[in-house]
Amino acid sequence: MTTPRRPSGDLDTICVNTIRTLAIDAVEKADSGHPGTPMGMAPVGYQLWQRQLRFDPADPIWPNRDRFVLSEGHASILLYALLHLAQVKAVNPAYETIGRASVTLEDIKSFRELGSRCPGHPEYRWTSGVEATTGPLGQGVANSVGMAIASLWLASRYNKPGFELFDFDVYALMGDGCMMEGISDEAASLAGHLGLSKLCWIYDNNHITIEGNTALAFSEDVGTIFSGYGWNVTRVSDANDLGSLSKAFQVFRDETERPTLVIVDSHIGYGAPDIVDTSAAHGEPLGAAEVKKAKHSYGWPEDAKFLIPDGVYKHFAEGIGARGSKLRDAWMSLFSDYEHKHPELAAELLAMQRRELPEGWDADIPTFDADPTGVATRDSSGEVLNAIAPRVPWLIGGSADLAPSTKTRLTFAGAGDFEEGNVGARNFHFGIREHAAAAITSGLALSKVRAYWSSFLVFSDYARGAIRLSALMEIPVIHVFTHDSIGMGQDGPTHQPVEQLVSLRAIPGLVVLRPADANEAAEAWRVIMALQHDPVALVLTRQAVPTLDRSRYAPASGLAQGAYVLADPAEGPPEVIIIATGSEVSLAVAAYAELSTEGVAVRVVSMPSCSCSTANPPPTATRCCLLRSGPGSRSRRHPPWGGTAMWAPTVRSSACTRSGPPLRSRISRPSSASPPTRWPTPPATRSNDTASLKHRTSSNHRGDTHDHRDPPGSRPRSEHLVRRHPPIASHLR
Ligand SMILES: Cc1ncc(C[n+]2csc(CCOP(=O)(O)OP(=O)(O)O)c2C)c(N)n1
Repeated sequence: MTTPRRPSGDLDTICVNTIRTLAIDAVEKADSGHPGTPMGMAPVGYQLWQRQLRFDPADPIWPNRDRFVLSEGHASILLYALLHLAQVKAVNPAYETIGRASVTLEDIKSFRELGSRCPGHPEYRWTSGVEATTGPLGQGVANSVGMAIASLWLASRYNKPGFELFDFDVYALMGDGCMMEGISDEAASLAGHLGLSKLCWIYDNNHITIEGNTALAFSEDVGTIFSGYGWNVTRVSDANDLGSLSKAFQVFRDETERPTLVIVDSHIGYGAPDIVDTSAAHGEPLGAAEVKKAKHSYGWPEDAKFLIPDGVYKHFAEGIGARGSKLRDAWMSLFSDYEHKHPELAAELLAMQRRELPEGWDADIPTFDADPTGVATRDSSGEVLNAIAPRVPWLIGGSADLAPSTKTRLTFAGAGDFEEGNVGARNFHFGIREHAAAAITSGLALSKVRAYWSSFLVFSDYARGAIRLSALMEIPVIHVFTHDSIGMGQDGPTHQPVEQLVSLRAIPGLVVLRPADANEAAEAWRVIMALQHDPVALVLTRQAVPTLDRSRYAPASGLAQGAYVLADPAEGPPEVIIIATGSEVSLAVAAYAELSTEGVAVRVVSMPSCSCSTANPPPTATRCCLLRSGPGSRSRRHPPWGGTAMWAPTVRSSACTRSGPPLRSRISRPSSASPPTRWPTPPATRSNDTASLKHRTSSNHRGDTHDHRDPPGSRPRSEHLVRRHPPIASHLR
């Protein structure tokens, strides 16, 4: 067998094989990873990016860019190769594009190593151009439904005659694994129902998963099922047929009423003769001998490693680069005119992009009078939500069919119900699909709208995978859970949340807030709305709880500290400290009153957030008692006043445990008292911005998509939450 000295084939073929061989070499060098799917799907990724995607590599956060979500996140090296070859630029925490590439060749060479921009699975916020963190199968496609909803919602609110600001498409690449996951079916069902024509799922139909052929466990007719969901289904019988792929994408773009599924027949491990179409190609290096054979079959120099032939970068630059730049520049200039014609809407859009709040957003938040009977926190929360939402037009959300119970419905005139034909409405109906609801809400948040969803606390289990990812992505999704204790009524043990609160508190990065009364519920929303990067689980009662008399007890604004002293002994240090959360606080207050009359010196602490508390350990009390619902009441966490586990850095060797930052420190303060700041200075990387919108629309204090994380080995991430503005210089490596 003769070895070619240089790659053969036309430029398209060479580009496709560059992607394949980068994937092979990266996995080989890392000695782990998933080469098979990148080898099989390289032509699909190439054709989509090079000829279809409206995406500017020089500005990967341009608001109207098409989104590409790699839902089969194990094939991450496919995405990294595309990001590299298209020369996508990195974005810093101030949302400025900086000179260096998002993914360098060195990053690809250090695939899966500590500190590489190419971690095992794509991570939002870590690698510019990654639109969502994926890896747990099915999550990415569900996120993509939220993004496609956002495309319609944003268009409905902001597009005006002559100003088609939003029309972006959303592509998600999925494999058999995503196809089998239940969350995907939930999401597909809703997408079909809503007729999300901006959505295109590309199904890598290679019939192989880890254990072998899909025939082991999967035999349904996917096309028929999706047709039944109301999708437009089209097929490409050979993943290598670039012309057919283009036609399929055109079928998608011509479709105006339904989401599109493109079923692509592909061969996992394409080109590697001994492992093609087998599970051996799925998740391990090919091995030196097979690498040579694969490269030979591509007409590639067998011993070349990480080879990027002459002309490849240029070809990408002339394809996706030139097209994206033109589209993006035209959009910037359109927006500049829009600012003059529709200044208020433009200002909204800019604030939304930076996750800031409009002036006076909190002006109507009510204060609740003391009342021993009180009100359920789900009711007070609903009232507060309805006081905020009219002033924050991009606050949208809904429920998984429980809005009458969770009280999350927006009831003011014009709020409307989101459905086909009314895509500017603000009340969403996720149907009884909790897992998809949470992931779709993440997709909305990734598109910069402020989004919430709701259900009963006990059903948070159904959504846990998506909740966890919202925390890992650091996106401000609001998960509202009601019926938070045995006080949920007569439904019985199936509906009684027992371990859910504890398990939500165990998710690193998730702020769990369990307000004690109506005024704490109001303060909770004040805190939540100002969060820019932290998802929240807001945990509320079904039953009425007393509204505490704040002239006797400390103000509810103490909630922002995570925990605060509600009441102290009349004199002297406390002998007993009672710490309680949510509905147990009123019990603690009753105990305080009774014990005080018996001469016992008691302190009561309300601790709406266990993980964010700044409350000090009780140095003087002889006894400390935590009133909590659920099994955690017996075994105290260590330390009980606020320890929480945090994510370990990108290539995670071990988790580290440390105290979470105070809730207060996570909150930005763009209230009526502090109007939005001006934009950061535009960077020098592009000089022809008429509106410099790149910076304005994307400037978000920590950077929302990309490179704000410090390199592994530096301070643990919990501290990043305290230092909200890491120096930009640290990201200019
Ligand atoms: C929710 C979830 N379950 C299990 C896994 C582990 N896993 C990773 S890849 C994979 C098989 C996926 O098969 P397919 O989508 O066909 O990918 P391909 O073999 O074509 O690369 C599994 C089970 C996962 N990442 N996420």
